[in-house]
Amino acid sequence: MLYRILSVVLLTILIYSCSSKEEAALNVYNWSDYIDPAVVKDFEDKYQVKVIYDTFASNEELLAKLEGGAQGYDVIFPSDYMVEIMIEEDILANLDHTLLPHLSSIDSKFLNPPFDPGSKHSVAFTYGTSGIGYNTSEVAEEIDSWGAFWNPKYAGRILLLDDMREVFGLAFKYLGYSVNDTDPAHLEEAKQLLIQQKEFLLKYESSMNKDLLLNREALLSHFWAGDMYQVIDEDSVFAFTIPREGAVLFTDCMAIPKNAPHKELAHKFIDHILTPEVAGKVINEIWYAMPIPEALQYVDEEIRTDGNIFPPPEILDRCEFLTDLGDYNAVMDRAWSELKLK
Ligand code: N2P
Repeated sequence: MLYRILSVVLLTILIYSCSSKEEAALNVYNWSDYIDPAVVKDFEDKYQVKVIYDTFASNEELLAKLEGGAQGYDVIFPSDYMVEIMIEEDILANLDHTLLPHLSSIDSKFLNPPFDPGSKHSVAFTYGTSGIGYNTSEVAEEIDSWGAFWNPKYAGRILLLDDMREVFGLAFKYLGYSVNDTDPAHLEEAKQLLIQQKEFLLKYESSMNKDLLLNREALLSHFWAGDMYQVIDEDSVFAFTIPREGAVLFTDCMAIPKNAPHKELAHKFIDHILTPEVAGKVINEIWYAMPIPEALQYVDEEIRTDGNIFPPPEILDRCEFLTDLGDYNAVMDRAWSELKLK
């Protein structure tokens, strides 16, 4: 009898410990190549949890996933304008600032942003711009304009991001308009220009750009600065430029979906990333700027002093943040589908 009771007790403990281990998992949904794996490992060790990591390639993909009812993501990484959309759609949880002691490490310019007043639903992770990455051995001229994407010399070897706002954004900038332009005549003009560009396009792509550059299939790529610096780090024949017409400027954020199963742990993960020493490691790995001044002491000098990664005011002045276009999103969606079908 005693033996029986003992085995039931042991079994209960075993089942309990297994299920609680199952609970101790955190689901993170981020852009690819956007974290230092060692930092995730440190978090797992510190809190004795497993981090399950999944990646997406655009804000629209992230939104579609959550709108489609995806359950289970604990920490997500939307950009500024997407935070605005997600707040509007009631997808994001309220953050508990008392669980984020390192919020105070964030540069005050990045607290209380227009897309999320009071940082109620999101905190800044990184910032930066898009631009053009290119192979300097085959592209002999200095690239400083989006016009390079219309140069027949590079036909068939140009990648543009598979990203509606970024692609219309670059066309608008090239035409001298705002990246947030909502004049249908300007959208049509941009679309026609981009249709002409398709003759020279290898493809719209946001995931394989690094490989396609490194294996020489692509010569130029519309790309985000940090990702391009990861390519340059591997092969110094490449260069990156923020075109003179200006580019999209972004703040990518960390947020917790309303239906996240592990909200407290999600806060701990966000706070871990905001810790200056951890943030320094992340910056060194991903080559993107984070708005955490105290992290800079841990950042390699070549990264810290690079004006394409930490853009100075004269570059920031010609760049623009994307904002939510509201109902006009549907109009742009249609133009984007038409462009892709051409
Ligand atoms: C990271 C992609 C950065 C996205 N791989 C820019 N918003």
